[in-house]
Formats: sequence, structure tokens, C-alpha cells
Amino acid sequence: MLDEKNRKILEDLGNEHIIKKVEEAIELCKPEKVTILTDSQEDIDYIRKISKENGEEKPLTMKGHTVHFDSYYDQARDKENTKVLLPKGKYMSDFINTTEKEQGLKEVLSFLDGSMKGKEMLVCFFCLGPCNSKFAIPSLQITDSFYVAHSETILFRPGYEEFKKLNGSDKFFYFLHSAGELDERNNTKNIDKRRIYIDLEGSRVFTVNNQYAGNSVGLKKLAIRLALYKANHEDWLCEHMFVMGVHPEGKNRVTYFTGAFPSACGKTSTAMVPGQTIIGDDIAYLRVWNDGYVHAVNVEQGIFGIIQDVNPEDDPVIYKAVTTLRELIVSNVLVVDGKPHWLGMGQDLPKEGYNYAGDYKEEMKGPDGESVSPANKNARYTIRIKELDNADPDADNPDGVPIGGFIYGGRDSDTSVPVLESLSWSHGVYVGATVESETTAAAIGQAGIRKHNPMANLDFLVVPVGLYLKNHLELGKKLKNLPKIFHTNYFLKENDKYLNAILDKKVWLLWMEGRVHGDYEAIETPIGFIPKYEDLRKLFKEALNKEYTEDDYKKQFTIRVKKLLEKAERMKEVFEKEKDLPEEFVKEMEEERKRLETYES
Ligand code: SPV
Ligand code: MN
Repeated sequence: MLDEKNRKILEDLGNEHIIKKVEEAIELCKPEKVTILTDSQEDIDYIRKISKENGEEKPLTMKGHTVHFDSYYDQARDKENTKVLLPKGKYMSDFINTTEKEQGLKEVLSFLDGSMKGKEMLVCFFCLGPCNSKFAIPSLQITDSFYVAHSETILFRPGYEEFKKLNGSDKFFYFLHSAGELDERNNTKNIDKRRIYIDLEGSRVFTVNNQYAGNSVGLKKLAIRLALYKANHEDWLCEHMFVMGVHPEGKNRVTYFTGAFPSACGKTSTAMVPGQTIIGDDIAYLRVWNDGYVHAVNVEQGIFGIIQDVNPEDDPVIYKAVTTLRELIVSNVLVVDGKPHWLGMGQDLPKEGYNYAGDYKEEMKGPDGESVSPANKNARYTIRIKELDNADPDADNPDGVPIGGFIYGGRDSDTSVPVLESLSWSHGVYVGATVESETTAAAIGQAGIRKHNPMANLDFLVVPVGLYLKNHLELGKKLKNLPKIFHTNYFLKENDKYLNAILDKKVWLLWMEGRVHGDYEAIETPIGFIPKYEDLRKLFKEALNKEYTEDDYKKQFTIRVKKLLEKAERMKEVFEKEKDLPEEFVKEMEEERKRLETYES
């Protein structure tokens, strides 16, 4: 299938494992043509060009911007059909979706069989983490989607040269993707045959009949599983975390934080707080470094962010980025005359246009009979981080950056204080493992539904939760300079109104930063250390020019013992089902409960 030029590009890597994988993929998927890509600009331009020519992307009026649509039924990650392949008779955890390996492989390979007929197969090389780094993991992506390949050239570091350094070894990740048969809109036809199957031992993922990047782009949420498995069997961590620098005014220092937040809990907006710098917004690798700190890198180099409520007031940094000249892909928005529209953009949306349902008209119903949103709630933009004004200069540092604090961000209206610091490292592991996010109530007066999401990593957990928590506990024992562990909740409410403004998170960030350096005292409570009123009053004044009253403080930082005991009960229930939890963790869980009970009486 390969012409001389393509064969040479492949053979220059000097790696028989890669050649074997490419041969097997060709035999299975039966493409019409095969192209091997390098890191060159010429190759990247080719991907961009064909992506527009074949209709997977359409140009928008703004130069460099294109729009891509995923199938109506492929607008988010398919959790149900994303499974870990597990050898017969093995059990992992109640938290993990698994299927029997032999059977699962047979199924997914049968769906991939002939999936590229009449299409072009792309063989691409990327690097997870900075190149030339202890963190780097070379990754091979084979796909028939130019949109997937294009997204990856924006989101991930080039890896063709990095693969040469493998010297023939098989220590790389491998992703085989096919969008499958396409309809007249270039969308996956056979959504019922959408499968994302993860072979942990083989460091490979097979994904078929999908296009939404969370399902299709190998290096993002598919690689996070392979890396999490690898990390938890070695001596490092792979976390669903942003990495950012916090810059307190007048103190002439930067303190790096990582932050894990479930969807819709304020993750990207925290990493984008004005005045701070961003390294990554989604996935981090963490390693113990020889300076006694844990160092973190961004696995990616771009952002695949939700484009909702992105407007000049609430999200000025992103708004500017998505409305100015650059290479950008936007997906599942509403397009009218080459201009994209999204929910919460600060303007009324047109009543007609083209969107994820096809030709859109206000009040229309989709193929499932549900009303169609003008733009999807999970519409996305894809951009490079280094083009942002707030990109951190160390974003590509092969040594990563030393981390001063971990932030776990939950979401509830009535339980957790806006910010707290854990009592100790092991208590912090408990705090991270018990993150909950509350979905907005469907009906007025109905309580929100709380989803438990340990370390915001639940969807990607591929090792037993006991092992995962043990590795977190052990990280603390290996470090001379321990990061402090914090928890945030931006969503407390009173009488159905938020108690905090969107930008108050800047104050919590500055308080956490100050705590890392011993600048502030704190009050010990059963759930952790909370700020003192005086410090917050000063910080609100300095950072936001806002008067922060004692009444604000009392409402926000009251320890809601009854609600916290309810949460403790929920946590007991979920963790009781898990085998082999570390004793230290169980002890933290019991002790927090006891402290709360004593406080109550
Ligand atoms: C998330 O849902 O955590 C995301 C988007 O970052 S996706 O790539 O779909 O996972
Ligand atoms: Mn994510």
C-alpha cells in the first residue's frame, strides 16, 4: 500500500514494532490510500488542507478558523461503550467499566474490519508531555479522520523525531481510530456500533464509529487511561489536572498549582484567572523530582475547551483567543454566514443557521424528538496554549515545574466551604478522593444530584481505587517539599443565589498561594484549615477592590456539620464496597466523621 516516499518515512524510524502495527492496521481497515506523516510543516499543512477538502471541516470567515460537526448522537464522551479489556476471571473495581478481553477484542476488531474502505489512512506520531523529557511518552495515532489528525497537531507536541529516540523499542502508546461509515454530512453512521476499548497491557486503544474528540482523539482521554495504568504500576501519577502559575502582586514569586475538577466545576476558568499563567488545562503527569518537590508537566500543548458562557465579561482571556486570528477549530456551534455562535456568548443567537442537527430553525426537534439547542452545550474550541497572552514561559520545560499545591474542586450548593486546606497529606488524599459535583436540579425545588468523582479522575480510573489511593498516599512520603492540598467550592448558594461572584476564585487562589509560603494563619476545623476573616477582607480589597463583610464570611465559611455528616455517610457507602483500601485512608475517613460528630454535640 505504501509508495516509496511513505515507506522511507516509516523505515527511517528504525522500529519494527511500528511497521508491524501499520501493516496490521492496513490489513484490518483496508484503506484505499495510506499516508505517513512527519513533524514537518508541509505534512501539517496537508492534513489541514484535506480536512477542508473532504468536508470534515469548513472554513469560517475568520482566517485560520474552521468548524467541525460531530454526529447528532456523538456530542460527548460515550461512557457506556468505553471499556477496559480485562482477562477472563479478573475483577478490577466497581468504579471501572470493563469487558472480557478476548470477546471485546473480537467485537471491536470486527467493527474496524474494512472500516477505511475508500478512505485514506493517516499514520501520525506525537509526544505526550514535553519532548526530550523524562515525562515524554511517544504515541502512534492511526486514523481515517483528518479532523482527528488536525486536532492532534494543535493539541499535542510533534513526535516523529521523538520516536527515533526509541531505538526500536515498543515503549510507546498506540491508538487505532476509524470514524467508520459516513453519511452525507460526513458523520458516523453506525453510532450503535460505537466502541472505545482499552487494552492496558498492550498500551493500545481501539476506537471506532465516532468523531467527538473525547472519543476519537487517541492522545487525549484514551491516552489518559494508558498513562494512568502505567504511572500506577511505576512511580509517578497521571492526573486529570490543570497546571498553572499563581502570581501574587508585589511578592515577586510564582507558585505552581495543579487542579482537578469534575466537568462544570470551574477548572478551565480557574486556570484562566486574570493575572495568572497557564501551563495546561486538562491532564498532568507528576513525578518526584530530585529537588524534593513533585514536578508536573502538561501532557498536551493545546486546549479542547467548552465554548459556553465565553464572553468578554466572564471569560475575557478565552473570548479574545477564540475571536482573533489563529489556527482554531470550533465544533458543534451554530454557524450563520461563516460566523460561529455559542451559548452565553453575550449576544442573542440567530434563529436559523447550521448546527449539530444540520439545518437549524428555532424550536425544531432533533431526530430523537428532543428540542435542538442552537449550539450544543458541549460545543468546543481547539487552540494552542502558547498563543495565549497568559501562557506560562515554562509550559514546555522538560523538567516540568515544582508544585506548591494541589487543588480539588467540587461543586455543591449547601455543604462545602469555598476554600479549605487539608489537615495533612493523608487527609488531603481523603479530601481529593471525596470530591462531589452537584448537577443543577432539573425541576425547581428538586435537590441537585451529587456525583462522586474521586480526584475528578473517575471516568479514567483503570486501576483498583485502593491502589490509586495508596500511590497518592505514598507520593507524600517520598517528598521533602510536600504540596499543600486544598479543596474549593465556587457554588455555595443561599435562597437559590450564589454566595460568590465568578471572579472570587482569584481571592481563594491568592490565599492558597499565601498558605504555601506561610503568609497567612488559618483556623482549624473538623474538615480542614479555613481562612481568617481579616486576611480575606484584605485580599478581596487588594485583588478585586471589593468590600468583604463579616456577614459574607460567616455565610460562606460556616461549617455545615449536618450536611457534612450526610456527605461522610455517602462516602462511607461508596468506599465500603471497595476491596483493599489503604488503612491510612480508612482512618482518615473515620476520623473526619468523628471530628464532625464531636463538633455537632
Ligand atoms: C472532560 O470532559 O473532562 C474534557 C473533555 O476534558 S473530553 O475531551 O471530552 O474528555
Ligand atoms: Mn478533561
